[in-house]
Amino acid sequence: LSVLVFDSGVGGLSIVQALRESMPTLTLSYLADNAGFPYGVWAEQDLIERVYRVLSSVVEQVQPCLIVVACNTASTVALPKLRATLSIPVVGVVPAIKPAAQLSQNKVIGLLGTPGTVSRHYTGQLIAQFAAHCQIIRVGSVELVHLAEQHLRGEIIPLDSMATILRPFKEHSALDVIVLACTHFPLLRDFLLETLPKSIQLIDSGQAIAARVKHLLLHHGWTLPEQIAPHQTVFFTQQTDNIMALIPALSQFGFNEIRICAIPV
Ligand code: DGN
Repeated sequence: LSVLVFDSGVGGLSIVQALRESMPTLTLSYLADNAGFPYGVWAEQDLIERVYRVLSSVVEQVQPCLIVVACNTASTVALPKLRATLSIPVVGVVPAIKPAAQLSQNKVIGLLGTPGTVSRHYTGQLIAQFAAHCQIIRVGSVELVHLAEQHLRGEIIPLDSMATILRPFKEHSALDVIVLACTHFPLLRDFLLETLPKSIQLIDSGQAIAARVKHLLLHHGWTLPEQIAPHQTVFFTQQTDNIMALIPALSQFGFNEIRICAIPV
């Protein structure tokens, strides 16, 4: 009984962290489509096909009981197709607009995601539904995704380039909540807090996703093991030098085995 967590890169590890905090003995597999990385720049239809192809191939090997698409960029386009074609529950991660609108005192919210996510029709619908009374400042950044990847490889993060990316938020002094609408960004939480004014709170989807997964597991009568399984595997879709550098971070998130499941773009 395992849950497969999926992202283009290491961003989904922020969701893994929330899942492990909530269900420490849950067996997790992780799939990083590093051959397709970064998803933030893919055209919608190509991305839907890519996500379907990559997921169905690994699902066949892992036979998970549930999938978490731990990527806002993929979830905001590919969930309908995945749910229609895969025979197990698929949980998506989408921007936490609703809780942000409730939390914001001044009703001025920052939306920080990939260029794909912040401009997506799906995100616009979430805003219209839950935050129509709020002013939304959108920042789409692929560079910040790369910075999160570098950080997990143990590289130094240049704080000045982070400050440049976040500048549009600082121009709105009433802004009091930022939605981390990309699963990579909670991995940079400490750096973001350091760079942003102290009055700003950050909100992400991790805990809500863990609660949803727990609910679905119980609902389907799946019980958690008493002890943590010895092997927890990460699948990559391409062999690269970066994988070696990621091993310490992967083990921090509870993964101790790496497999390459080559799926060329
Ligand atoms: N982690 C992904 C997200 O939540 O949107 C983005 C990763 C990427 O490939 N840009």
